[in-house]
Amino acid sequence: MANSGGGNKKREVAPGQAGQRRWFFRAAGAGAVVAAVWGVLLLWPAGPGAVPGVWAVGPRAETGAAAGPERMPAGRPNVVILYADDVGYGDLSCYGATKVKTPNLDGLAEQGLVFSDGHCAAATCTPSRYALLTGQYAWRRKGTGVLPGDASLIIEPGRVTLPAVMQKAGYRTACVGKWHLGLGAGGVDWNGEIKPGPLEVGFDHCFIIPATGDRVPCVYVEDHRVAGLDPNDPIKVSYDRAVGDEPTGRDHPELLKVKLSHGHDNTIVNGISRIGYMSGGKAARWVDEDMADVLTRQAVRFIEQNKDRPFFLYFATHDIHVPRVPQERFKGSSQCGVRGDAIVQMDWCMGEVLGTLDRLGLRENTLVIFSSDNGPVVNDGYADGAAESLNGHRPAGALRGGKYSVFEGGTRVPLIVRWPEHVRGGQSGALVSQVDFLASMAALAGVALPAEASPDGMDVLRALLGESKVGRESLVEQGWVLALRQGPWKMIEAGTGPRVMEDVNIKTGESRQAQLYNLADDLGETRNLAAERPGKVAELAGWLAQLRQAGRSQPGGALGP
Ligand SMILES: [Ca+2]
Repeated sequence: MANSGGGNKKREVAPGQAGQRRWFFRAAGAGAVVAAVWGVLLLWPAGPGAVPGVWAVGPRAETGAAAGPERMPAGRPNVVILYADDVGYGDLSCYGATKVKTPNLDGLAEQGLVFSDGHCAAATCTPSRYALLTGQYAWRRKGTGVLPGDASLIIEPGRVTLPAVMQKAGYRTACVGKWHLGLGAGGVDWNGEIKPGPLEVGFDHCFIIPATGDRVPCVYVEDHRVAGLDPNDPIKVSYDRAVGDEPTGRDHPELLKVKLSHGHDNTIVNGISRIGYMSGGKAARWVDEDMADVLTRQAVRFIEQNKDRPFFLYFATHDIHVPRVPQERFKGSSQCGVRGDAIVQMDWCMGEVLGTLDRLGLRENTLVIFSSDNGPVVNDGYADGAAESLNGHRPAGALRGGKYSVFEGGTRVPLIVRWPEHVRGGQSGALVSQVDFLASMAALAGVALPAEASPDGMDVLRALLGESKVGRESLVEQGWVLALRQGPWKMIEAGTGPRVMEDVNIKTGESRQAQLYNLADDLGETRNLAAERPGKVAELAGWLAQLRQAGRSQPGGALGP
């Protein structure tokens, strides 16, 4: 497809055009920022996964100084990704919510750039996070669906990831919060060294929830170990059969402080029954009500410890995923029930991190990106009263669908970017995706990527910084089925699943026939134009088939013309 002028250099192209090598321009041209801010282009060294013959040879520092972290000029921005869980397009007051107030994120929005067409890569946690960290659409890889808590790591060590890019640029990197990308290789010994994990894919430090708040094991993992584990009380975990003799939600619902609506009926931990069984590790178990405080403290500590050097923080809150049990001080803080209270708590977490940047004088030189891993869900397995307490709050705003859905509510999420020294504040309608973060941050940090890196993510740095109103021309959205966006058009491929997920009351966007919507005048996806525009449907369906077959949607390859 044709490029439009004035946008970013790397665009989604049909496979037949994939031979166009734009990596040189992607690396050198992204920036103004690379040249002006860094003045150097780091080279990805030979190593596992490297493709011979495509090493980047980009512009060097004018000084001739060797490219290397220790020789990088001062003034490069820290990068902080603030990542919320299940927060929808309408869940923040800066995105129109009125029944819940998010003053900290509203402040971020006032100082930064607010996107109206920013997307996570998929409508559920694991594939979305996989794509963010790897620059690859998760639907290309089997085994990247929502993972159980004992799954193996789904990102191969040695692969070019977002944190590895930042590491390469000399940043100290950390992952704090929800992981949900698997740990270990073929089974995890929760009582021993837990690896490979975040530290094997580019993070220098991690303090994580292994999977989700509603899945066992209900313990934090710090670097390679369960934090606070008593070796005399070893942990056992199973997703197949009961372990230990602790009660389950299925057999003892009277013991639950949060009742069930569906699933989540295995081992009870902290009065809440989970998906999966666990025993042992009692001293190490988290207290759900304290989780926001614990994780935020870890994020703040990392910033404090690295305030004098460039750092990259991926802070992925548990909020507002289920189980929603906010700390006592947030109860009743919204006008839309416990889900709204969890939003206020999430906003507080973000405020603590932002306040830390201010306190340490780091605000001006820190690029902050806030977003969410998928769209909203109200009843997601616990009868916590969220559905009954909405009080007119619309979690997805004007969008149709939510978490799990291929409608816009599934992947169009809040996206706010702030970097006071460089980002022009305001609004942006540019189409961008989290799958683009890797390539964009590589451009920011002056790291040239090897050919195999970021097969689906493009450098949209200029759009993220507000220097261009144009992001992508096209994007694949992932629910249970796929959709292809192109300009105002959206084609949802035919599916075989249900139109509505009854247990969570969400429209999946699926239909037995392909659908076509024009989002320019039908953001809510209410008028299916497929019958009127069969040619457009066929064009987009054919293109999506090509993208599937090609194995990548971005032109990988050597630098240079
Ligand atoms: Ca999620």
